[in-house]
Amino acid sequence: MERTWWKEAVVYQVYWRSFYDSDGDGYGDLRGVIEKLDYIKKLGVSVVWLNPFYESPDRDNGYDISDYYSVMEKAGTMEDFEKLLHEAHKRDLKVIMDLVVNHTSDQHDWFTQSKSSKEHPKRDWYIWRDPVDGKEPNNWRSYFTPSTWEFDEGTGQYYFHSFAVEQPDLNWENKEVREAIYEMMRFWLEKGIDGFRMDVINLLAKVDGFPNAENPDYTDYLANNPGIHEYLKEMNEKVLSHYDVLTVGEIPFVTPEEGLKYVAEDRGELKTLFHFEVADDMPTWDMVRYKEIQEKWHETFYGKGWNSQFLNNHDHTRQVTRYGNDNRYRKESSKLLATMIHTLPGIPYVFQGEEIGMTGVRFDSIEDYNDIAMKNKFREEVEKGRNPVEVFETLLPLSRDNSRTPIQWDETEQAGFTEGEPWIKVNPNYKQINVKRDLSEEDSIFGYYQELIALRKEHPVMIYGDYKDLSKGQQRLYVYTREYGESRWLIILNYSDDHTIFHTDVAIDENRKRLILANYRDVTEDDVLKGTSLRPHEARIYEL
Ligand code: TEU
Repeated sequence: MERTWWKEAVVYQVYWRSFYDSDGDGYGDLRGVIEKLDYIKKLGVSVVWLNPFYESPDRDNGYDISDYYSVMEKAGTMEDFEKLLHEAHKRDLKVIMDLVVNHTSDQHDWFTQSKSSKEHPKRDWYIWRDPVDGKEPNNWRSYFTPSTWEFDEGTGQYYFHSFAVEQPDLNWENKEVREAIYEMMRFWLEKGIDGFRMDVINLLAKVDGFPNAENPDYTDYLANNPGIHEYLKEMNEKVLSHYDVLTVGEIPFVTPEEGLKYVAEDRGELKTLFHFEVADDMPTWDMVRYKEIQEKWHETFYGKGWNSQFLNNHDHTRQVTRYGNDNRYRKESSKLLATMIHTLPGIPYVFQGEEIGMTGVRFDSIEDYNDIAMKNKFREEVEKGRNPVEVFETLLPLSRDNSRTPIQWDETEQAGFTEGEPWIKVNPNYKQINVKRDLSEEDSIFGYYQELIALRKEHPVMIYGDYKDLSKGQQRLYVYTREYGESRWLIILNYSDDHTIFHTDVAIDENRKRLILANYRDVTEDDVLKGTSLRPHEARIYEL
């Protein structure tokens, strides 16, 4: 297996609008990111992923792009971006951008032209179909609305959208569309960026003829359709292969076998992917299932393609709230989850705020929320006649705004995020949980992340090591080894609010084992491992 910089990367995700506001308009911005680059660097990560900052009416927080060549005013200017890139590179941090090319905004010039008449040369840049029996062309559901089709009175046809009505899908079958996207990608790559996180990149190809779905609520028909691999090969050949970049595809609805097709080293498509067997399919923690997922992906990928590890991002509720214990054991649990993500095979991603154990949020009313997915769903359900309070309650745990509240820098007003009114409310727990406070504590979560990330630079076993689960079927204990050359690591996690006795069939030479890291500070080399009682959310790494 070839060793490369991007396999060894740790990626820090910056949701810039909630990161740091440098000008008091209530939105985080690129200058704010520049001001905090030393903070990011201090953590030890090597790559920064910036969520979209292109020109956008911002219906879906930048994922509805109206101009791929300019920077949204809220984020700053092109000069700000160039400076950010320069400052990041100066600190030896790489920068990857979000690439959103499955759809544009309905305010993009391309769409305005496409919509203007059936004869317009850009008509075919989007997906237009005649009504069928006076209705939508098929029964598909979009991610954010009851139908993928929106009627245009002006031309009497429907256009296709996988997400919101304001996000029409591009027609990738059209060669001019593909060339326009490739040109845009080169524009950013020539500025010196180090890669892309590719938004729902496996949705580009659509099913021929748009047949009705048997179960329209399970929207897998939107993804992995014939033609997708040809597009990605072409994109790689014409653009990506000319640069030394990290490309991570957002790839929902794939098994390991399907996933490998996108990233296998001999296929010339992408470098790595986010699959969603956890984030989309595991609403609450299921340890046994999680282990099965890890094993299956490792067996399919090892030596052939590169995986990614994450438990949260700007779409998915903060990990310590969704999957851990954000109450009594918030610190221990944050560190345990970090230990796991950073010692499993694949690139680890840190979502901003995770490194200080930020939690999900619970606002009082739907008015306090901004997430278009949540708001649309709320409206849809209430229009069906359901009780609004009940609908609101069911949407809370997975609302995307759980992870979109501003970074809590300190205990001052608005958590030190902005001098103005933040675009979304600050989590009321900012006085207890904030960067300043965490950094001042001896057992800081940030400090633990630093140690974990630093280890990766010295120990290739964390990156290239084979993986073996020693605890299949167990709900509380997760015990596994990583092995690379002479080096053999044992990772022990007590995923539980209770004490658990550690046991394993594996031979451990108690005198030779070496403690690498533990999230309870009183653990020493000499502690006998077998039969030890692990405390709630205890995590340990040993070299055997
Ligand atoms: O997300 C795709 C998406 O719909 C996710 O919310 C979903 O939960 C999952 O992760 C994939 O099945 C991307 C962006 O991350 C999101 O913010 C955008 O709203 C969306 O695409 C549309 O561009």
